[in-house]
Amino acid sequence: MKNALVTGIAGQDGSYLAELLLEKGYNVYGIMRRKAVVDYGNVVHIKDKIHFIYADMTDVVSLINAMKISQADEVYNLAAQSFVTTSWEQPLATAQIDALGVANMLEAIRIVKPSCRFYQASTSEMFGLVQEIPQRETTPFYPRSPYGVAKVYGHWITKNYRESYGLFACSGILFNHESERRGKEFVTRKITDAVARIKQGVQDYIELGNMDSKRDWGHSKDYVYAMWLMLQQDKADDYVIATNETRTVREFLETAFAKVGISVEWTGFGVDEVGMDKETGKVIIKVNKKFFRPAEVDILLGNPEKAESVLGWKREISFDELVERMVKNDMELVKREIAYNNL
Ligand code: NAP
Ligand code: G4F
Repeated sequence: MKNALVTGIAGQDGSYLAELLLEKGYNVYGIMRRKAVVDYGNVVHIKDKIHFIYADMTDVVSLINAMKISQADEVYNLAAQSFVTTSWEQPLATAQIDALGVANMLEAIRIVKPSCRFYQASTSEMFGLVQEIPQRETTPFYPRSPYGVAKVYGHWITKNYRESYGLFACSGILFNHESERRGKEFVTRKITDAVARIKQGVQDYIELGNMDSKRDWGHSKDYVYAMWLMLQQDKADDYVIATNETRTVREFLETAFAKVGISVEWTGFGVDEVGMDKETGKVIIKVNKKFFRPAEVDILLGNPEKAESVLGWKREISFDELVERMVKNDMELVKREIAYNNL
């Protein structure tokens, strides 16, 4: 039975990965930060099957302890301050966690159990102001946020420990992946939650920032499988994981509203643009400047050819199914919330 240690286990990806590792018969250890109120986040349904270790990416001692306790054969480093907007508000905390935190984890592995395999959660945000379309493993990085900059360090320190110490260390350059468990601050979940509320009459409209930026969106469940595959290979390497399809935030919005039978009609320009319910004429989408970013990543489109040919990875969940699942889930959650409030 192999031991796996997952940092960020209660986050979106951590929860799907924990389910996958349990299915595969691993002993699963998960790192969580101490909180005033205990919160198992997205792993509450499987909490009794996970060995939790309280640690923090910024505290190398706690990570050394986590390695000693878990004797991990595989470490999946998913912990991060993962919201791009927050990285402008907390650039140093983001760097401590997302950049130096990776070095801390690698050091803990090197000191305690160098035979342990390591996965680093790199990101398409590193491509930022894209130098090539579509982006692949060889595309130069040009990050556009403190988050992206910190992740570039995490990516290179992973490569460096592979080359310096011979660690089996891989980076997955994952493009945006969403799910029913996505945090509500991210645009996709913000939209599907609002669609459910607007449809059920408990919210009038949604306010968004740049609706013309393009993202390559997949489902988290497919993407964590790629992480696992990377650590099962004979040779450590880095891989792009993406769908090779890109869509605007506007297209995501239209698709999500269509799932509940609302078609959107657009009128106006720039910050005065609004989206209306075609049938009722009600304004359901507005633009708010506060959701624009100091620097934007306009287009992300990933080429996953290497992962497909070397790892045999293929995404299973289409864009339409992703939106369908998220809207359906939020319709149900909002329905329950309304019923509870009416008790
Ligand atoms: P997420 O839902 O935000 O989960 C991040 C997890 O990291 C949370 O459980 C969080 O715990 C934990 N964490 C934050 N700071 C920590 C610290 N100092 N010490 C220990 N744990 C800490 O993110 P996700 O969407 O699952 O993404 C997983 C990883 O993939 C992240 O590294 C992200 O940057 C990267 N990534 C994500 C995407 C995507 O589209 N989802 C794409 C590319 C790369 P708390 O609850 O305590 O904050
Ligand atoms: O959903 P987002 O906040 O995701 P973003 O910035 O692409 O970052 C996510 O994907 C990265 C991979 O590329 C991960 F590394 C990262 O951890 C995270 O998971 O924003 C997507 C797009 C942006 O262009 C943003 O400007 O949506 C645009 N947007 C427009 N209105 C909005 C909003 N984003 C948010 N969060 N909220 C809005 O109201």
